[in-house]
Amino acid sequence: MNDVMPAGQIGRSLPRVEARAKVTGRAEYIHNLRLPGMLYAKIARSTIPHGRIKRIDASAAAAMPGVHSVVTGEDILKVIPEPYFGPAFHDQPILALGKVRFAGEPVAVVLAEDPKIAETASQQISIDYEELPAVYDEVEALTSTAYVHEALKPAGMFADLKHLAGKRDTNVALDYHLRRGDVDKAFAAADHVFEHVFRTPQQMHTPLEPHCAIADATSAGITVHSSTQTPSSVRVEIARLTGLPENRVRVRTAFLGGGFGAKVYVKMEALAVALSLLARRPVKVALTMEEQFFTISKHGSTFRIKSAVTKDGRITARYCEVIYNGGAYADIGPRVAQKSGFSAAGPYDIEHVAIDSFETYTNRPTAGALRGFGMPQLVWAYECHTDMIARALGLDPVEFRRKNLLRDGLPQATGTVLRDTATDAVLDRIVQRIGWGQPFDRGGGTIRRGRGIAIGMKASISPTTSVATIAVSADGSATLYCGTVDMGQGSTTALAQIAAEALSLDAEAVRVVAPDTDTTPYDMGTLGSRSTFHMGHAVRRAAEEVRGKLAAMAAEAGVPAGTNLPIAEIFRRKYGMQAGTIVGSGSFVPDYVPPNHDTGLTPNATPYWMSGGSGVEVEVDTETGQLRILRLVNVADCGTPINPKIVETQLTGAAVMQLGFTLSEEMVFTDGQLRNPNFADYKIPGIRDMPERLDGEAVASRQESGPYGAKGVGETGTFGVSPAIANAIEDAVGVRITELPITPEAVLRAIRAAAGDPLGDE
Ligand code: MCN
Repeated sequence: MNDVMPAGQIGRSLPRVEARAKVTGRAEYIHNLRLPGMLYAKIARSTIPHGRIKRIDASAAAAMPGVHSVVTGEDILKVIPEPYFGPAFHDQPILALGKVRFAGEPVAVVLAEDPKIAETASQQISIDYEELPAVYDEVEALTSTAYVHEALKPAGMFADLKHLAGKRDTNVALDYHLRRGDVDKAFAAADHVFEHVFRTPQQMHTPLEPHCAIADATSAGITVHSSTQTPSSVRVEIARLTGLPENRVRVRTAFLGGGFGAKVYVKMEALAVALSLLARRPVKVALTMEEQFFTISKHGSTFRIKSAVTKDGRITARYCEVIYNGGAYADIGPRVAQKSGFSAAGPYDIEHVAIDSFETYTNRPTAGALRGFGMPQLVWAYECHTDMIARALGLDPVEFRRKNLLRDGLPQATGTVLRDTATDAVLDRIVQRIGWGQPFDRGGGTIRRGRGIAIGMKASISPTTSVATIAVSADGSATLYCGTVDMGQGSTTALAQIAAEALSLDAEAVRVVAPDTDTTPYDMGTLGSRSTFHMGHAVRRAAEEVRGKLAAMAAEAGVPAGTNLPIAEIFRRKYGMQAGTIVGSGSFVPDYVPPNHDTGLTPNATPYWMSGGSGVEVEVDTETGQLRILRLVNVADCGTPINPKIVETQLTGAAVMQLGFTLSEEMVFTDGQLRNPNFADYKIPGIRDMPERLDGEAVASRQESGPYGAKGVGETGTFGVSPAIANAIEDAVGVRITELPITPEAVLRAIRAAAGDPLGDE
């Protein structure tokens, strides 16, 4: 439309549009927001993992100067009669009601003018409990008679969970089963059968900005300012809880200091709303870093994997039993068990597959979505297993993978055929970059070096909806309204690029409005690496509608077809001055066929698959078990990179995050009590833990079904890191670690055990 066409906006490493605001400290975060008359909330938490609440004595706290009030679960009932929330199950009370289900669960709240007074007073609340038997381990939860919930309460949002309603005497929140071919027969006929068990611990998201929600309930409606990844979904849930229509609930957010899945669906918002309804004042619920440990976490898991393999190294059958530790409330865990469950057999072409995937309730803090949505736990297991088989059969691990790889055009275990999935290119590129098969310095004496690789593949999310609106002003500048939350991943920049490309503008001429349900249309949420693909489509469609309307306006103003006028000139011709607005909107809902309930099979499980993998070189000190990561290369297929620089940093950023989950991070419990809810004892990677060389790279690929050929990349960088490191350790020192984290102690124990000289426990 413009006479001077700007250079292509796709594939441009535009610096992030918010970079200046962030480095100058001007970027808005909800944590910094204060409203007039606002009260601060501080939560008193359960000290026991499972029990009945007998008595709450808040008199001392309530009597403290500066305390506005003390609120318990019973008080919440006055303003929200059914105070249970959750995206998959309505099982989580806003404050504990009658029972507590994990140590750290919110039981009461002090409201005060000053956050320090609220905190001091919250420590004066005394709560008496009658303890109940508890269950902590996911495997035990399958058979334990210590039930975390009396009955299952599916939310109704997901049609395929409805049949679970009211199911009693179980800790299984969801079981998903896949049956393809005849696994038993294939195992009976196998040349070799391999079976291994892998475990991962419960871990934490650790966004540097903890959860924060400020609610302001007035007679006109409710406004919630929240550091959420899912403003639209929070609005739907707050409307349901309060009985208000959606248009009386406004949820807005700003930049997020990281999210990583911790801030999806309702977290602190329902509590803030209930407190504001009770106090009739704005209320801020801002968690500390430590409180995040009791809010949401990553599933611990146990994965038993068994494969039938022919003499020449073809995998003919695989059985996967995956048990996720969901903690006390379901959150989105049932979706993790199902969506990741169907990918549990890995990126391999296997004729006979059986998968049993379970989401269990336990008396631990709740687990939900964390970057990869269950996939890192699965890839950890299946890629260690893959290497172990290759070694046992004397095959090169890369050749073994190539022989069995699920290539484009073949059906995945669900029956869904792969389209534009470049897993083979990912593997080839890792091999190249790490120099697989070439000689390298293997060290000597007590310092040994080894190399390892691993690859994984994840389905994108479906069913799901994204809507975007673009308004073009009379000067030709454009404003994009969409609910995608930029939590650090760079979506604001990439979506501006997509809008600009479709409008033939420079990305700099597009402003992206922060998500606010009063102005930005519905989007399911910023999760599952869905924004570039799903929201990208909606944005492109909105821009195309704008272009159509501009063309019509030009025609109306008598401009001959084919004339290339600047947008501002079209407005002037139509209105005679700089006036008017054109609005276009677009939406996107991918095709989807739900899996068959009995077989788990479907011809269309996902709109696309994303692959990612890692190559590493490690150095092991056999005297201390200390590890150094000399090299880590993360490779993924993301279709067309919209912003290549951001893609690269997504891959290196994810590598560092997964490095922590691999080497040090673990929530350590004794009898349901978390022993390390602080960053002195729960170790996330610091600058000295960085690999000496760290690279991220996207392979050349194109997702034909994506906007400008693009698909997601936010999670793929987490897939290969843990198993590649374990595989490299085996390559270096010949021992196999099957449980995360791989601490120096774990490595040393394995080395000493293998040498027949186990470490004592003194
Ligand atoms: N991108 C691109 N071209 C592509 C694909 C992606 O330029 N073909 C860029 C875009 O800037 C895009 C980003 O990479 O915003 C990630 O894209 P995508 O995979 O579409 O994921 P989302 O934008 O939906 O972001 C969510 C994803 C998830 S699910 C988690 S968890 C996660 C992640 O991204 N959390 C993050 N990356 C994170 N990065 C930071 N810094 N902080 C988090 O909390």
